[in-house]
Amino acid sequence: MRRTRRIRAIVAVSATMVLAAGMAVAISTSANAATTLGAAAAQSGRYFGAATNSFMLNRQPHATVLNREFNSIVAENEMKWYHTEPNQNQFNFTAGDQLIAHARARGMTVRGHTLVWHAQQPAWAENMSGTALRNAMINHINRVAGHWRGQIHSWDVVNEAFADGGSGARRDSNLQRTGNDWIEVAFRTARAADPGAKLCYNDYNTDGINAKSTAIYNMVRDFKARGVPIDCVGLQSHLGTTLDPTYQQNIQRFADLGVDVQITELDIQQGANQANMYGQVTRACLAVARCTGITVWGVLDPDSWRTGANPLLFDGNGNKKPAYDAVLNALNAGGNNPPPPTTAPPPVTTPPPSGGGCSASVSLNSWNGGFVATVRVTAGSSAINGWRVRLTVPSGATVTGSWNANRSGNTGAVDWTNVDYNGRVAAGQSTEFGFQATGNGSIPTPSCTAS
Ligand code: 9MR
Repeated sequence: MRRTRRIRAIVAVSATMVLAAGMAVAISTSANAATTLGAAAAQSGRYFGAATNSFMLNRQPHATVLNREFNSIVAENEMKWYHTEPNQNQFNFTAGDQLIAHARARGMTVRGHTLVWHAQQPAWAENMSGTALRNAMINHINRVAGHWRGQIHSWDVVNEAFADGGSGARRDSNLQRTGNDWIEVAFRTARAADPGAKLCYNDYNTDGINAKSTAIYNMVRDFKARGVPIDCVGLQSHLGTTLDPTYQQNIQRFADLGVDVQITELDIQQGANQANMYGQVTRACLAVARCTGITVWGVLDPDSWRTGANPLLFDGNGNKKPAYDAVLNALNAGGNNPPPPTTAPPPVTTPPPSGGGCSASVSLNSWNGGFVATVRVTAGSSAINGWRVRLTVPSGATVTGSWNANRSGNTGAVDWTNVDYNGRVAAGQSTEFGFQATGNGSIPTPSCTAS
């Protein structure tokens, strides 16, 4: 009995192998077939990425597979709050810098994960509440998104802020208790800190039309209506053994709101349906023009956070699994629905002053009751070693937090001076600082004095 079963199993396996070999031949003879996931996704202007960690970049066979197959990476853990700001106002960008350097050297794009999240906060932030936490959050976003400004394709600005189950409510957390507007403040702050990055809201158990994804849908619709800057929704897609029949429909409804959709943390329980489901997810993304890319949450099965589930595309030896073939075939078959071209926000240009000294300009990102100000300090025809900007905060407005500058007060005429790392500005070059305030109004052109 046992033996019969094993023989049957062997027959089934070899039949699959013959079939797979046949498909491989069919694909390789097709003129357009790409042979890696990244190249196959790029045929339709999409990316195919993987989560990794700096300490794995030279580990084999991970490194070979990562570098060969993917054209995007995301830090599995090393850009999270606990990692980037282990002590308040003390930043650690080493691992993230390594990941970005690795990606840029190979023409890969980088997803940023994640600026604010209720989990994996440093202990100092976990113990904070109220205004102190709100300001710490704003400062964190400014410093982290500011550090990697221009180098992150998309940021998961806020991660997992909605509760599971049918309530459609926000998840209770220290951040949520700072006020319901914490998510929009995070997005506005991120936009000011890195205007070129796409700003995403990212969550799990949103892989179909359900109460949680609908609550997020309503938030995105509201943000779009009120001009809160949001560009994309991340569907994590940590999946079991069946795919929600409304998976594609759900992607489509978000896209119809005018945001991109990204599959951000895909992994699927190993089993009879794994390869099929990987193919289904890939085809669903390709079918929606605004579904712009897929990221798998790891490269090799043994490195997955889902111990024993073997939910990825490669085994521990770096061998391609049937799930890999399913994805590659789907990408090669369905690359004719390109995402719309990205419209990058216009660059901020300030003409340098003709003489020496410096000039300052300010741009505001306002909403009802508050704003984020970005102040650009530009050196004149010679380099400066320090600067002081005098800026008048609108009457009734109060500065609640600032970054990249010291300040003399929080209302009325405020003097802002450089911090140690941004005082020296080369001739004609600029640096920026910023602040968040409650209140409304406009700010007259600030004055700048070089030192
Ligand atoms: O894969 C990550 C694992 O190594 C960490 O221990 C864990 C900590 O919470 O986070 C995992 O990644 C999560 C991601 O950041 C957000 N979505 C869920 C992912 C799996 O838990």
